[in-house]
Amino acid sequence: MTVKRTDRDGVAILMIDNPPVNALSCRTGVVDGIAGALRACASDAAVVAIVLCGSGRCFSAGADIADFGDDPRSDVAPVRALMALLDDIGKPVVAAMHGMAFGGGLELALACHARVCADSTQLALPEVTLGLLPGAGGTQRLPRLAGPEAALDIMLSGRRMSATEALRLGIIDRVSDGDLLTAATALGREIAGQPAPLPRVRDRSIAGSLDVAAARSAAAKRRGLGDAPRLIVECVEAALGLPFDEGLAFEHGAFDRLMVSEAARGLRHAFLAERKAPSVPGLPVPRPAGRWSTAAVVGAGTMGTGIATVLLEAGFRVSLVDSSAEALSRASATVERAIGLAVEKGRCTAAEAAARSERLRCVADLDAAAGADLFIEAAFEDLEVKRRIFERIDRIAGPDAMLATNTSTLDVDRIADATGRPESVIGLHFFSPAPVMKLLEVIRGPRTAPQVVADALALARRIGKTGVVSGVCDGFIGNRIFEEYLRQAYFLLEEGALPAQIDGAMERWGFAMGPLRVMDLAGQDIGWNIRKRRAVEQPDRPYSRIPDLLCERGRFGQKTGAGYYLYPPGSRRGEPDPEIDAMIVQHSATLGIARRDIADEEIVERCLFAMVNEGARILEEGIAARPLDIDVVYLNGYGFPRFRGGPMFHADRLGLPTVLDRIGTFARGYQGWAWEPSPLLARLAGDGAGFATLNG
Ligand code: 3H9
Repeated sequence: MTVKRTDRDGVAILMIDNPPVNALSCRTGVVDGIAGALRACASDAAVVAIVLCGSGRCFSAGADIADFGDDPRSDVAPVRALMALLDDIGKPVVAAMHGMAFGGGLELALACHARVCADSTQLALPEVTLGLLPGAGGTQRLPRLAGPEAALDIMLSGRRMSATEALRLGIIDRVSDGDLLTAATALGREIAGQPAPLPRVRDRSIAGSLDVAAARSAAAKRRGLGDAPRLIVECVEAALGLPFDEGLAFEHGAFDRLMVSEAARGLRHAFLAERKAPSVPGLPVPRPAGRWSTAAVVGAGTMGTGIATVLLEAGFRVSLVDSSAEALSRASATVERAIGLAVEKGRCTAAEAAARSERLRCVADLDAAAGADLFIEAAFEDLEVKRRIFERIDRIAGPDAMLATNTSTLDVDRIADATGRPESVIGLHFFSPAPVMKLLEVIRGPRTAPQVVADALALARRIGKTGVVSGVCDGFIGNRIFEEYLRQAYFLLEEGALPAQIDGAMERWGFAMGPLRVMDLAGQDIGWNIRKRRAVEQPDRPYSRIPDLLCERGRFGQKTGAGYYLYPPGSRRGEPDPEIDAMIVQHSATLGIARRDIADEEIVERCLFAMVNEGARILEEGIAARPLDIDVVYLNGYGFPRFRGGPMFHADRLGLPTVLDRIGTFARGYQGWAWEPSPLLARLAGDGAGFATLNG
């Protein structure tokens, strides 16, 4: 029973019941269930009007994304048939929307004869973020209600609207501040009492016109979403220029093409993988969120300050601990600035801002944070420093506290050893800037208790992060793969490419920033320290000296105004520097390398397949449980193009035999030792399988 019916004085209330978000699933029969219930009401003489509503937290989040596959027509046909049924039903149907009405959910409401929202309801057509367009009549009905310009803005941005805005735009008929169903049934009866015909959106003419040139240019600016933005504009043009049914046919054709496009597949995978990553099989239920209310962040550097800001935003009472008064006063000013900015941008009220400030305490002595529910150490990246801090935390923390380190490379288990409770110790690897970056690597040590892992994943969600579990290894999932990616970028410099070419190739492929630009942003000195350690630990895996040469010149990246690029004051993008290009050419000569022209395609393949190969090793070693975990890390922490779905998903799309073949070619080339194929990759390629088979 996915639709529940109750009748109130001649009005049938149909409640869609498909937790958690009332997705309009075709495969599990939800859509057919709604259609069947509507038909039954239509033929029931006792029913004068129908109200459609949702159970639980929302009206509906739209078509079921998990339904979408290779056959757009049959995957969504029942949704479209449902809309057609509403057109012909002959009795007034009112949508009563609470919580959210998104995508196909909102389109269902647009196909009804009237719409009522609670005052807290949010509405959106977010299909564009999935590389799609509203494909159940939304592109044709919304312009008829809101006008073409407003409709285009809503569909191109995918943004959320409040009920008040939707009312102002004419998308809904009423906002109810009382009982939503009472308001909707009253409206249903009102319409039933009016002379026919029923008010159908499809019968309305469109008021207003569209500035097509401006619309196309707005669509062109929506990058990384495939053809969806362009086709949304074309659908609105069709709504303006064609009869309803022809416009609808145009929309359906465009949607069906998008559904099987590379971008939509990648974006869909990203959406589903991000939701699957935090649910790790075998973990217990997290302890109630209410037991985590106080936190101590140890270390008031950039990372500690960012983490404190995030925790304050999520309602924690935070003690920020640092022995340096100067660091504390800098941190407190930064937190206050962030709080002020949140008010300015309308993300929090003045009262909430004051409460956040009040919840922050800056303290010099760790003992002052005794008894916190959660400790997050964000001190200097040095094992002994961290172990000393954990010894002290162990003495002052309550028995159920979570003890977390923000290390990005060190062995969490050796840090845990400094305490008498290794089962309570976990890594919470935030990415910089912590308030902005969505990724949180949750580092599970060999002795970390499953309960603590489950609690950490719940905490990630509470603070608005996407948690991905990683085992312990140097660099965890993200930085370990990034190292192989960088290694190839550096070797490409030695062989013939220049920084702007490498970054340009990766950025044109879709990365937010090329690898060398990333290092200029992060600070070249960070990598330098790691390379010095690696040179001792892994003498058989040599590095290019090029980044060291930069550091020896004091060029640490943006913060020193120079790295691979020059950063004149105010410039964040950087300009190529002939001095560095000459330094690279000279370095190749010193190594006796005859530089060659390198095509963008080779740059992309080498950087990318180095990631995939290392990703496969990480899976073999059990550091990442599933390929989708690696994809989520890269999509949320490293600017990997979302429309490509992540490195492992993309490798599947190319076909693992192709990837393996290219790796074989690279193994015969420059620094071929770095291309030993991962046995897992070789096995999957040999079996004709893909990484997706390991996603569970
Ligand atoms: C569409 O409608 C096409 C039509 O135009 C044309 C048709 C012909 N489908 O995000 P959460 C699941 S395209 C299936 O963690 P939140 C989600 O996977 C669709 N499942 O919660 C998760 O599952 P689990 C257009 C969905 O509170 C659970 O619900 N609609 C769908 O942070 C909770 O989700 C959209 O693009 C779905 N449509 O956010 C809206 N939506 O519990 C997509 C959610 O197993 N959805 N799930 O991990 C969202 O943006 C957010 O999920 C939402 C809730 C804001 C609704």
